[in-house]
Amino acid sequence: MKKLLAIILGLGLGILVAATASAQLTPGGIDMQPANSGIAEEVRFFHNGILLPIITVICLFVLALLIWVSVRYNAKANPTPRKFSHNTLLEVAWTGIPIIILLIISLPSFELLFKEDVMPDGKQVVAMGDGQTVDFVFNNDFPKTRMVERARHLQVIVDDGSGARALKNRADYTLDGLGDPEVVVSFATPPASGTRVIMRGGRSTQNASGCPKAKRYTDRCDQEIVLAPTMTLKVDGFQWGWNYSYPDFGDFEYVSKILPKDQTTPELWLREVDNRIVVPVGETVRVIVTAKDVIHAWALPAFAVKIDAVPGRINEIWFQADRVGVYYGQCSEICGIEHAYMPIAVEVVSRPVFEAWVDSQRTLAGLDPMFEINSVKLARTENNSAAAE
Ligand SMILES: [Cu+2]
Repeated sequence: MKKLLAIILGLGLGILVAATASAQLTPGGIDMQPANSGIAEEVRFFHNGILLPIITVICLFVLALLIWVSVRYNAKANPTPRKFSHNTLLEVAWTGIPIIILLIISLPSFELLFKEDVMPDGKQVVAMGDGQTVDFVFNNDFPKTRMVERARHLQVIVDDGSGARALKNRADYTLDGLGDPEVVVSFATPPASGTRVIMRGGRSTQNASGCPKAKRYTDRCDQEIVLAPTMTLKVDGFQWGWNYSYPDFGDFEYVSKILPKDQTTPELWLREVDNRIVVPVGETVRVIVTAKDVIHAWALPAFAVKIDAVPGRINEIWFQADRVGVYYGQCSEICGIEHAYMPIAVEVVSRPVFEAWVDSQRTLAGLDPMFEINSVKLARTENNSAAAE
């Protein structure tokens, strides 16, 4: 029995390891792409840490039952079968246990769906320590149902110039007025002069960025409050490509289409586009999605984003990229003959590079620059890429 258990465990672990060892755009890869956002991290954990082990155990259990039945109860081993047809206890168990399993799965699943669906509205208040003040006020001006009501809706971070440090409720500070229009954060010791006191409040959370890799499948990482979007990206699908626009930056827009086979590498063929989307790293991006002709779907696995683009209707989703780099997705709704030829490419860049890119696009659209950044060397390639050399 112990041996059997060891084999079952070994098999399950083997599948898990095989499933987690692949990287982005791996030929023949079977796992999800590596996560590049806290939500995607949670989606990965939900799949690899909850669903995969459960389904592995169920499959092995059913397989064992099948083998047992066919060996023990075949016509040779069991020539005179018994005649009963019901077993109340067994029938209650095989209905009840799956219900319990589904209920267990549903809890983290609903939580995750909620997080993905509700646009983050967290806000950040920054104050300066002066070596004397111990009370700092956080304005709790959220709608009633979204107000800061519990200690976990408020995070306090101090930065004395040598790096940001998250403080602990009760040990480092106490909260007064939770659920009221003003929440007072009282420090145990006054923050030193020149120390930045950062208060982040709100109900939208995701896995903290920079969650250590080793912890991803064992622990759930700390939750961080997600701040409200700093920009909106408009996505409009059509046969065959995507139209993107940036309403917060002058509403410039451009068309993004697949890069022909002879202009890209075999690995990036069907993934690379002529004009990429560019977004700033670490900021919440609101994405509103629609389509001009038929239903498409805008999907970006590294951010756990997949949303239908429906003509005459606007869908909304958000993401926050943890790391800079280029991330690929594709239309994920069978939309016609060239469905496979409308990829999505997102370039995540630092804020200064993003602003420089915005200004370059504004210039192309005949608008004046919005940001004055001359210090960033911007190497614009033919395909509209913002990546600095
Ligand atoms: Cu499509």
